[in-house]
Amino acid sequence: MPKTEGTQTGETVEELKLAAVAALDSADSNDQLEAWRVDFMGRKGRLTGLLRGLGSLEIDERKVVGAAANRLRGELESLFEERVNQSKSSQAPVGSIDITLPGRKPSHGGLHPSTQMIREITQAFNEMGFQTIEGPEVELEKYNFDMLNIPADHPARDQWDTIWVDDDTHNDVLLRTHTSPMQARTMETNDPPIRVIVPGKCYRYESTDATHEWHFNQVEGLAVDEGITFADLKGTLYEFARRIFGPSMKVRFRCDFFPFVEPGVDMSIEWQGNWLEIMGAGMVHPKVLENAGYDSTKYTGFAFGMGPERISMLRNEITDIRHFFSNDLRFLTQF
Ligand code: FA5
Repeated sequence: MPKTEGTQTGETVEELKLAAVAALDSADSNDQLEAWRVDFMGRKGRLTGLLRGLGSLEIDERKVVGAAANRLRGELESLFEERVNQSKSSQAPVGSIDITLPGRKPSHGGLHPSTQMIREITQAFNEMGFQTIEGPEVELEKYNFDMLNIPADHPARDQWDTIWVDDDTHNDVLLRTHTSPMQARTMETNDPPIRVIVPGKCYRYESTDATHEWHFNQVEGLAVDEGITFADLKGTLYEFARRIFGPSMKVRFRCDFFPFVEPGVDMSIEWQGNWLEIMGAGMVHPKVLENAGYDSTKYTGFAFGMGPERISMLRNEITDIRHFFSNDLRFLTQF
């Protein structure tokens, strides 16, 4: 830049440039940047003063100084803009989070509808004095069938055919068909009184339809003590239905057969004008008590097993049980 002098402010273009660049360098806040802009570039600023003073110069000198002053104005404007942008970007992103973006609701997971129903059912029984326990899904034939009074040649085995575990050393390991094996396991290792509730997965080798899955949950219940009667079974299950479906719910018991109870029943509730079965139940068969080493002349008990998905279907008007396990978020996020 040519050496130019003789302006109204007494400042040469070079002097003004040095002063402006140094002041801009040391401006480290938005307020200081603005003060710099007013001081150097404002209407009454030093550069404007310099330009106004051009009129007092000789024509030749005016041309040279004027051109240099206009170049300086361009330079200072771009330097200023650069500093303003630097200042903005140093305040905006912190790490990978851009704090200048508008807030968004964080997405969070939820409990599976089966889990929600299981928790509601177990809580109802917990409040009636039942303790929640769990058992193995890969089970021995002994507990799934034999101890429950279902010998190898019993037709009930066909009804509960399942997936057997292929193993060189064992031919008696299977995916349990129901949660009832936990009746035998609990009695084998505990003395009465017993009051347990057992949620868990079951597996059956069967074709699926709107109300049948090949894997599903059950919730088993077992109470054993001296003097337990069928009235205790009915009273407990009435109370359960009242808690889950409301006080005006109508309940029906009908005779049913399960080899491990005597007498056996199924329990239905009235739902939109129809009776719908939600569980099997009955008084624990004396043989099952004896298989576990209990004196069946002293102790009696009741047991029941229900399907939480079926209950959730009723409560939530779900028309197909297969939705529960198809992992479709459009279904799952409705709960
Ligand atoms: C049993 O599994 C007996 N263990 C229940 C029992 C326990 C009876 C204790 C007496 C004493 P059942 O096969 O009916 O019975 O099944 C019980 C419940 O599991 C049914 O009422 C239903 O709610 C559910 N369930 C059965 N099969 C399926 C299936 N394929 N898909 C979905 N839920 C099922």
